[in-house]
Amino acid sequence: MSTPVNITAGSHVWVEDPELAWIDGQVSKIDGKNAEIQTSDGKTVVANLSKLYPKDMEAPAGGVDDMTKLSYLHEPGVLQNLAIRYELNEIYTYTGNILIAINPFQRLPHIYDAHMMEQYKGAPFGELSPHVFAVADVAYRAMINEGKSNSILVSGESGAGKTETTKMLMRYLAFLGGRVATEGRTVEQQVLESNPVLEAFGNAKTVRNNNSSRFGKFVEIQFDKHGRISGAAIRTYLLERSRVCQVSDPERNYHCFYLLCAAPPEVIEKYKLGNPKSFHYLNQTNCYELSGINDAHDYLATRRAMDIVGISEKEQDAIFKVIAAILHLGNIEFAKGEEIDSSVLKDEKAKFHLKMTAELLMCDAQALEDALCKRVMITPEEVIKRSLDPLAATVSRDGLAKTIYSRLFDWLVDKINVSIGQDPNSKSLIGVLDIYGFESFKTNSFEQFCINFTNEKLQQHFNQHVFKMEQEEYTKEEIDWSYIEFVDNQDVLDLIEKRPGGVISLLDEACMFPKSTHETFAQKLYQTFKTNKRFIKPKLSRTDFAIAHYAGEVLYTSDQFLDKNKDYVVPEHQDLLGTSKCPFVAGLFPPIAEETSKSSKFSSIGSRFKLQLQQLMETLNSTEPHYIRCVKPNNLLKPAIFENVNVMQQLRCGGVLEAIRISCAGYPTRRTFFEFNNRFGLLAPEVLEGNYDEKVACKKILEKKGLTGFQIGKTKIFLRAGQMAELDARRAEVLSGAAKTIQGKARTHI
Ligand code: AD9
Ligand code: MG
Repeated sequence: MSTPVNITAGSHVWVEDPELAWIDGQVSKIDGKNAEIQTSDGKTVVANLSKLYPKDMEAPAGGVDDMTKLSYLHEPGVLQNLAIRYELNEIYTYTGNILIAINPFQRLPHIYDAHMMEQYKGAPFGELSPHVFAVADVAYRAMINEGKSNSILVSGESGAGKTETTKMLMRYLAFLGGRVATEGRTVEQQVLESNPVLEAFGNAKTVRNNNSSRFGKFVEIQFDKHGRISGAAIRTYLLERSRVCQVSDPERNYHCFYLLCAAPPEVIEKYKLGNPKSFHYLNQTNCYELSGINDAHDYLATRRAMDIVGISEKEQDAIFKVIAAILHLGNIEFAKGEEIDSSVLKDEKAKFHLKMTAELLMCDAQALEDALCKRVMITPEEVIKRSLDPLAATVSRDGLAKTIYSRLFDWLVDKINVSIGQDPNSKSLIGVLDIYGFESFKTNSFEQFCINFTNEKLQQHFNQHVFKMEQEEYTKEEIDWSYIEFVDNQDVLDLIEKRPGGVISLLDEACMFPKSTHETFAQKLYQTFKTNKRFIKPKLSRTDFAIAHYAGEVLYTSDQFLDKNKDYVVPEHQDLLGTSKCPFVAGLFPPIAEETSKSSKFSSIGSRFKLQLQQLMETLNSTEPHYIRCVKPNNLLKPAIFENVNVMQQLRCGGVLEAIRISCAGYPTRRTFFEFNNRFGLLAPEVLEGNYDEKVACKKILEKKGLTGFQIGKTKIFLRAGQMAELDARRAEVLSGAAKTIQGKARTHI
């Protein structure tokens, strides 16, 4: 970012502050390399001159809608601009082509209504206030005009507003590409209604967000040659499985469990449900209700949405029956049996829930009990039935619950895809990505590892796009450009995904070795990456490891890496449910091919996820990307609170600051000669008289206004940060001074 210029006594500056990130003040004294500053909150601080940034005293009171318009583009300037705008409920701000969206945590009136959509339709980018609709509109126009697929990548930390943003984007695209419903439901209606269905089964209340998506999602909306929506495909990534059996206060399990417990009495009676407090999978936390959410209402709403996406009533009944079965399954408790290391059902209650589970899953109760408490061992000589102790039986029970739930979720996604249908003749598509942002908690496990891996991938994509494309543009226009270095994260990606030898490969190897433990896995990592700059072995731990991600260092606890990486369905469970009399349940457990079932090879979640990501990146690489960075202004999830340090950290993790830095170092503003002359010709009307050379005219206008440092390419003019703002100011002066004269002489538009 820009280096401090001419700071003297009396200068207005920004200085670092531990609480506010930056605070403004005035320099009272300069002493060698240090300055003494009177801050606006009445303190006196001393800081090194190199750590100060000049404050723009003429910055517009309401902020600017594009950061590249800031005259002084630096961290405190960016932060202040966002804070000012947020206070005025202007939650959207551009940084060039990137849209920054700050969660308002309140419904702002009218900003997403039909009138607003009309306004943004076809409006040139940048003419109206920054908005998600503007981004969707650009993507749609680009697709129509150039016949090229586009994608919109929405990122940000949990609770930042990704899912809400994605829904707005989809609504706007449905508005642009929708058709009048002739009969039944339209494709776009189905696409929109897929959201509440997936949210009911894939979202949950967490500490960070009352409606947190526990899966990643890429929605591909297909368009026909007339620009109408003709199909769609939804891909999901890595649903959090552990939540089905394990929830800690003050979080909740997946919404669907509570919706079902609030269903009409006849449903409750049929499935023998009742108060959520009576189910182990729900009562490990004290949180049952969500303020502002009516589960009974949402149960019906979810069923209506299921109708629209094409899930039949019979299928809906089957789905909720399975959800009820999972609740009963969780209440089956075990006690020590008579034989050593064996287990039996704990009491009458356990027997009741076993009976209910078997009834709902339509399988034999005794077979269910055996599948939970026993394992079949096949040796060359004989088949032995081995008992599990109560703890192992409980693990087996939870494993079954997780498998059923994740298969049910996958079924829903497949069903929605089949029902919406894909358009084989689709000319182009717009992809919308709503995926978990970078995570670094007190304890980080395999899930965070995969999530952060995703973010490394996306960051590389972002880097490549913002930086490489930028440079390519300069090269294409043959302008002078000293290449700016940016932090490349290929080395982290190699550390994680390289084959062989990356962390995922080593994890798979460990999972295949029966004797491996997380200790041996961690030791292997320490050995392999001893000299890797991105890998850190913490001094005091023998099983933890840290990775220096682009957004910061994250310490991973390896304890459950092996278990969580194994996607392994116990054959006893497979046999039990594969032969269920309920076709829906049996369908969730299709027979596995002989060879696969026999081979001891497990299926690795890490490797499968890596493959999915690779496919996603391929899709994204074939599209023109647009980026939306969502920011969470506070951790209280409340409106009107803007925490500087918190926001700063997110801008850093999202690469926004890096993008601004690079963009400022180069030429953030560019216009074709024609556009430039059209807009600024009135600053030097004499230049445009008679026959003139467009390129020469641009240069003359800029020189007349005393600007330097700009570059003239082959077809475009490239301006330094802030120069456009300056020209605009001059233009405004001329326009206000001589509005009448100009009328009819030159038509000016952006
Ligand atoms: V997570 O990673 O799935 O946990 P998201 O998806 O980033 O997260 P989400 O979109 O669910 O966050 O937003 C969180 C909450 O913020 C929503 O439930 C709304 O209450 C609130 N929100 C977000 N964006 C808006 C908005 N544009 N207008 C009003 C909003 N409220
Ligand atoms: Mg979400």
